[in-house]
Amino acid sequence: MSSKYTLNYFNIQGKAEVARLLFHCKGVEFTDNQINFEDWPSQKTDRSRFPMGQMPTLEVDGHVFCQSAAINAYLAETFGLYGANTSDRLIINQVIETMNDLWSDYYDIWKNMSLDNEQRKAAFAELLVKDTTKLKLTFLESLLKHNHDGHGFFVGDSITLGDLVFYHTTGMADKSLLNGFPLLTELNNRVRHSAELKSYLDSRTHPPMP
Ligand SMILES: N[C@@H](CCC(=O)N[C@@H](CS)C(=O)NCC(=O)O)C(=O)O
Repeated sequence: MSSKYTLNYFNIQGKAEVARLLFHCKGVEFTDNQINFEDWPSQKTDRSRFPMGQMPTLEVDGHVFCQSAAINAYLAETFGLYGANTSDRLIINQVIETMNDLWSDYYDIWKNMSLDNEQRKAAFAELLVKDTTKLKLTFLESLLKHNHDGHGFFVGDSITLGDLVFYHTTGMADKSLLNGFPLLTELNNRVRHSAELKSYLDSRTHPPMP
């Protein structure tokens, strides 16, 4: 009998979207419980569903789990989307960690309340062309190139957790991030229009961030 899954998170993409993509990619049924920001304070203290007072949480047959990276790894492993062997997993994990670093630079600017709109825009523009940003993307493009000369996915012949984290994270940033990286741009288009995800992504309405 298949497990019963409920994913609890805000009605944004944020830290739950990779888990949603994993479910949709595999066509596994789940309850996508999207909680409005106004309703959150009254639910946050329910320790049976939110052990850390935070989301996302994943309920699997009534058992509750938290921490988005752990949830993503669990779902990817369960659904066979974490590569075929430890070498694949090493590549996938490098992609995830590199995207985490990239996102952390981006998020530092996003949450810096001392910046006005113009200053924030300028800081984002500066980050996108920084050598350290380019170095991360060059590294990712070189990983991609090792598999099918860069015209497929990071590992194997189909989407895995690494491709989903890459697609999701770059989607939260400015489109120009991938300027000058044709293979990474192509990868994003491949994921966006994949048979597994196209209909979900066509109909998705919740925004990347609040
Ligand atoms: N390390 C946790 C962080 C979770 C987290 O920061 N959740 C935020 C939303 S992205 C949250 O629940 N904020 C509401 C609150 O703390 O009341 C994870 O990755 O799941």
